[in-house]
Amino acid sequence: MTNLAIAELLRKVAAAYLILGENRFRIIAYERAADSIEHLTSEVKDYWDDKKLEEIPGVGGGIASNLDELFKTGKSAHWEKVLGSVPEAIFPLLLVPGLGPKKAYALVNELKLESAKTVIADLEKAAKAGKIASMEGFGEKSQSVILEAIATYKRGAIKENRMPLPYADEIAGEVIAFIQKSGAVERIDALGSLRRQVSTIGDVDIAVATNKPEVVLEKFLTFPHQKIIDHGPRGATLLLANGRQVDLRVQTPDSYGAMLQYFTGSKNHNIQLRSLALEKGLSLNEYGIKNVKTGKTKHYATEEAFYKAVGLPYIAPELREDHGEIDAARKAKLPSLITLSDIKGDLHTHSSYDLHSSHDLGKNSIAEMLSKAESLGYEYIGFSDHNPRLANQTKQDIVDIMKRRKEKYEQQYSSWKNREKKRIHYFLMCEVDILPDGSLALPDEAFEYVDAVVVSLHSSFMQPRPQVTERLVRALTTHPKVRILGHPTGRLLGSREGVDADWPKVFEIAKKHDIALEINAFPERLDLPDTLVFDAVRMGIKLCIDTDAHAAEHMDLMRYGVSVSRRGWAQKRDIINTLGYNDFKQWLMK
Ligand code: DGT
Ligand code: CA
Ligand code: CA
Ligand code: ZN
Repeated sequence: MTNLAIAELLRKVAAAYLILGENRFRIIAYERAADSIEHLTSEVKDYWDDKKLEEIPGVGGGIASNLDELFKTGKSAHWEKVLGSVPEAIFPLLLVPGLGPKKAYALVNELKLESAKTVIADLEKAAKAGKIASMEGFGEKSQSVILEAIATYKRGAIKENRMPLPYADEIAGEVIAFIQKSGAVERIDALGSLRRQVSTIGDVDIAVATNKPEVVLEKFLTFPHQKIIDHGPRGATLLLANGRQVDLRVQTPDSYGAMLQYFTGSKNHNIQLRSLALEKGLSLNEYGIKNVKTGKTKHYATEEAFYKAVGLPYIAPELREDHGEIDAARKAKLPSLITLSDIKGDLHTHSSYDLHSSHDLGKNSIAEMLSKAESLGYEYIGFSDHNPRLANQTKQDIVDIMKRRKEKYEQQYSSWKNREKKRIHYFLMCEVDILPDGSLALPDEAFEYVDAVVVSLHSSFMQPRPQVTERLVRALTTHPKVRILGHPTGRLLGSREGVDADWPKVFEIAKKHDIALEINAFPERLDLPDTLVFDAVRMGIKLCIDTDAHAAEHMDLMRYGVSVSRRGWAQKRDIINTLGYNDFKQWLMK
């Protein structure tokens, strides 16, 4: 059984557990194990052969013993029983974006969708016949949402299954470490979309500079894999156990610059560059640059030399998307991009402090988050816990909660500071839900107990454009302490498209009120998306790169947000959290 099939099985069990009302932690454990197995670069079966199943991250005793039975007998009696307790037709529905196990179950039950084979077509038929609108808990609106989601599913947008950046980073890291052991590597780099830091990655591309290409290739072909897709003297392609593909190319060190340039792409950037070169009588290829007249090819060891030969300064990989970068390079007008070390603070983090929140708490304490921010060299951190939930709490309850919270943070901060003798500053913020009508999920009276707020969309993502635009405008103009719009589009890569707002209009409001748009660095979000960052930068909007950390370790994800800002041509002046503490405070709390 392949890793992908095992991961899929675990996800099905988790879904069945959810429908059956099983303990939440058990469900989370199964989902974790599925994620982890999907990401493994070696076969689960190999772990089993070595009696090391429990060394797989997230695989505990219970799951391990079922896996053991699965490998021994071809099935796990327990899992079969769990899966058999729910209708089979729900599982295909889980691939339709937005349909979770509970909804799928309700639909299958009420509409009597029996066949797993035809269930998606059957559901579409039912929706078109208006049968979902009359179901309890669904209505006209969710009927049209479901129809749209089925259309998306059919277009295959979801099945395309591109990798999140950290996952591709992990694969590249393992392959690179492995190949390095060949002893024949002069230089090795991850190229393609990974080097350009695109938000999702199709396949991992790796290039090696070497004088012994056959030694490097031979080593590569012994990396644990499912299948060799392609294999020649200059490169090879492997399909790994996790279903992901790795392309390797080898080149001699004296031509490595040309290889880097070619294999980094993007394809469209390369096409533009080639036509510019042709105007100058030069023909580009992955080995070097040929003078068309003389037929002589020159070699370039570095990319800098390669670009120089075409008459251009070096262009950062994140800019190579045919977005005007070649023109800007010719006119010496390339942006001067920020780097991770320019970031002075993370303003969207969640601690484990319990304020009867509307959403998940963070995993780490206030002190742990402070220590992490300090260790990253930041000057400040913002605690943006989710607002207290509105249900079953009065306005006064919420005000009291926020008041107690402020006291708690003050105590925790001063005892941490005395203990650790550290200097980092903090801002007491709050991530406040933008309700469907654009009002904020925090009573006015409670704003007294925060320095500033991040406002975010966490519901009703399918509103029509005029409505969601109005909603955002209202949210940004409701209270002067609203300073950041969190993960503005609300997209989740691979599972949810963001809201369809009139962005130029939202940007105008943000500009007028000097509100920053967040670049959320969390790899499933990367929101604002790079293309909107590009537009926002051109309009002179301020941006704030945050991690939305729900655990101290998530604060390390900042670099992905920095990549998004670079892909959007942002410079230091565009990114508000490159400011030092005093200037930042002045902006935040004016
Ligand atoms: P991905 O893998 O879909 O995330 O995107 P890339 O950009 O990594 O694309 P990939 O892996 O197909 O190719 C890696 C780079 O190699 C690409 O960015 C440019 C270069 N390349 C590959 N095939 C071609 C081609 O047919 N023409 C040109 N000009 N460049 C190519
Ligand atoms: Ca690629
Ligand atoms: Ca490739
Ligand atoms: Zn958050």
